[in-house]
Amino acid sequence: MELSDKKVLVVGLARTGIECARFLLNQGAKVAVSDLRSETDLSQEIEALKGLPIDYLLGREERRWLDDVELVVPSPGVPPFNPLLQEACSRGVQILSEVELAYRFLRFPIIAITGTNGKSTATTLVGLMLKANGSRVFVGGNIGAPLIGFVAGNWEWGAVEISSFQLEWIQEFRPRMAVLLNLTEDHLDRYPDFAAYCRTKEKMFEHQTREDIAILNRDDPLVWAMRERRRAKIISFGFSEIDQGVFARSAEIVWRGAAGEERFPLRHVKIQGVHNVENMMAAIAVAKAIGVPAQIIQQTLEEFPGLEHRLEFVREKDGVRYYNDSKGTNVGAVVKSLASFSVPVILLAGGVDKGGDYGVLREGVGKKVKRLVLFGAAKDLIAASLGRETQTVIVNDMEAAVRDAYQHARPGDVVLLSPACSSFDMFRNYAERGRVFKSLVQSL
Ligand code: UMA
Repeated sequence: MELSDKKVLVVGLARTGIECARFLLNQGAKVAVSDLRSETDLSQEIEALKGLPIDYLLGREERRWLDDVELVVPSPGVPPFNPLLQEACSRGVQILSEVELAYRFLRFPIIAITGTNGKSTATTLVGLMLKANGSRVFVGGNIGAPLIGFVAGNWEWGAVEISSFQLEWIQEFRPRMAVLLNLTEDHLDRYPDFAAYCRTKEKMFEHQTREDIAILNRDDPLVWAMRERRRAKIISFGFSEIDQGVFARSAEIVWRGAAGEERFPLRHVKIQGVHNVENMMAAIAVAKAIGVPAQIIQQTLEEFPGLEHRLEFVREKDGVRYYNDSKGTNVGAVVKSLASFSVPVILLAGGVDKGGDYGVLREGVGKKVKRLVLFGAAKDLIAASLGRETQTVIVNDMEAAVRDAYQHARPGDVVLLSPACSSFDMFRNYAERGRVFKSLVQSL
């Protein structure tokens, strides 16, 4: 792809916008960057690009900014119904997502991992396994480090977390291996319906050929149905025994190939829960397809402490265990997090509604949650859906939520922040929300 002297508009100036602007300038493009936020709000981002010849278009969005533009690169957080993107479409201006742009310049294969939940854990595990095996591998993508920032590196593999947003404007993106972990409702504030969200996720496999590998979850009916439509070689994982593929049985994961099987006992593995068994199965499927020896896989599984903000153990106080699951930003994630506990849970939830059906949580909340503490913009919506299942209270903020949980918890209980919502009404992002929760818990 030739970018020299091409006029490119990057829409959105955060992590993706910064990396894209740098990359495009290195390729000789003429770069403009737009953002709805003001110059004052963006002072840090502008500082990060200081001295570079960039035209900043800030504080609003105007269609005339597309005059002479030959390529538009939207950040993942910019929805397809954004007026600039709509205008670019109607003018026939090329729009490429950041991962597509990166793909055009990649000189090494990537393992793309998506799914509604678990993608960060699975991607991290894959990266650790390959690294432990001596490969030059990076971990990037939706996990927080845009793929485009790695393109110039001397890598053997990229372990890349991919979101549905990043797949919206792809054209040729073709990962050597593509993993789909699961599909449950998420981002329904962006897509017209769940089917549209699932179709976007499936795009990840669209350009794969017989030489590529698609790794699918056999236990998720929507994911498993995709095997009929794929050209790539399918490897599957799931909880039922299978002739070839990956499966789990009492306290071990088994990889079975044509020539035999390898077993991965879970006794000394630190990460807990059924969903993490799925994540580990997916990572094992990738590692075995690449030829990582069993002993290295086992050691990586046992050493992995889990990710911050993902069912992260914070502390025990007066016999009560506190967990930070701030990355549980959709109902499906909270279902899985609740399933990880067998003791009474005080659940802290709320934030910005993403259009998912909280009713999916009724069974888990009815069985496990002794008190539901709600805050944020979606509090009334959640209370209307789940309030009858358990004792429910509404509070003003995270501080009040933690205080309430502390007052009502008894020894043996778990206090779990797993919000089922995004964080943008009260925090910069889920990471800030998680850190605030942890510091409140530490100060109890
Ligand atoms: N903006 C506009 N116009 C709009 C909308 C937004 O100008 O119409 C501007 C905003 O003012 C802001 C910028 O665009 O300045 C935001 O862009 P962004 O949200 O894409 O921010 P990045 O920092 O580039 O983060 C993105 C991903 N964000 C989203 O998908 C929302 C990050 O995933 C990802 O880590 C990062 O790229 C690197 O790849 C976050 C996420 O929430 C973690 N992902 C979703 C998820 O995991 O569920 C998909």
